[in-house]
Amino acid sequence: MEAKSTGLFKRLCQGLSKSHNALVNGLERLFVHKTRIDEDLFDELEEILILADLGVQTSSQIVDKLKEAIRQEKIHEPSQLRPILQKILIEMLTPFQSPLDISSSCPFVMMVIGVNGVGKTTTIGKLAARYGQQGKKVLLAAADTFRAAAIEQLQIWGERAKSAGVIKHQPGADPAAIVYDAIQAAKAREAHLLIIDTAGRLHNKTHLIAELQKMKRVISRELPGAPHEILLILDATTGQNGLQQVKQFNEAMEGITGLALTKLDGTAKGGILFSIVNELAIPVKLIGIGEKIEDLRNFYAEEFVCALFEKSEGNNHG
Ligand SMILES: Nc1nc2c(ncn2[C@@H]2O[C@H](COP(=O)(O)OP(=O)(O)OP(=O)(O)O)[C@@H](O)[C@H]2O)c(=O)[nH]1
Ligand SMILES: [Mg+2]
Repeated sequence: MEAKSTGLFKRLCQGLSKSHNALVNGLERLFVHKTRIDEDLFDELEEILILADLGVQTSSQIVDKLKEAIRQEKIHEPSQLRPILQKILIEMLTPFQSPLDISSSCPFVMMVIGVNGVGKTTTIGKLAARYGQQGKKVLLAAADTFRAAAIEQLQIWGERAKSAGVIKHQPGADPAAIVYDAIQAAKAREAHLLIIDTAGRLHNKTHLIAELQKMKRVISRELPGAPHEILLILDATTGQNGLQQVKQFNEAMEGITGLALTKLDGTAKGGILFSIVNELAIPVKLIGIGEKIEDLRNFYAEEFVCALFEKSEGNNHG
């Protein structure tokens, strides 16, 4: 498995290459060109972190932690700072590393929520394929009856995932009714996993949140203990605005269990992850680094930070 895991790691590095350029290229220049560790260096470091979308608050905390580590470990050379910073970043993310695990219940019921176009349906499709490949019986519920073509999109993913069945009604139908049917089907067919696709919607529209809550009530009533997972999807390309999005969803929709951060491959704003975790303390389950099935990964803090710091082919052009 060594070769394969190396290949997977390389792919992760490629996926994070734009964020690498935004964050690490600047850091390397700083650590190489500075001759002394002084306030100037700390100011420049903070600026680089902020520009890489880590946010003002989190960036300033990272600099404080670095200062503390320099004191404790008696560091004198800027060239010694890189591994220390890397360690601080890993430590920041590790408590929130929470890889998806569906083994606690059968059926395991997962609601997937988030605003328009963040990658909900794609993420569901990838998950259906992942668990289908593992021999699990997967059911998908097309509870996004709002957007035209959403039902077909889910069905295409269901077919691609082979073993996944799709529970659907007509466009415009009550999502709560689909969810009801889906729970009955999951029980009757002894599915391992039921994933519920929901409409992309504005998080500040209270009636839309109310609809999600209604779905959740139906799920809990029909299957006590469910939903076992409410996964919030966030598009990494939204950068610091995403923080606000997560905050509003988290306040409005009780019981969010974790986050999937998608489209990291298309953006230099991957630093947002540090901000979300540090400022909102939300567990991170999954990251999306491309459109292929294998581009949806469980999130591991150390792997993520190492990949971010690693130079990959094509990511060293600043
Ligand atoms: N590059 C890249 N594209 C992604 C990733 N995840 C999703 N996408 C793309 O993002 C677009 C929107 O994805 P959808 O899954 O339809 O998003 P959605 O949240 O279901 O959207 P609505 O149903 O309209 O709310 C699609 O073109 C996906 O291929 C990713 O990790 N990387
Ligand atoms: Mg969708």
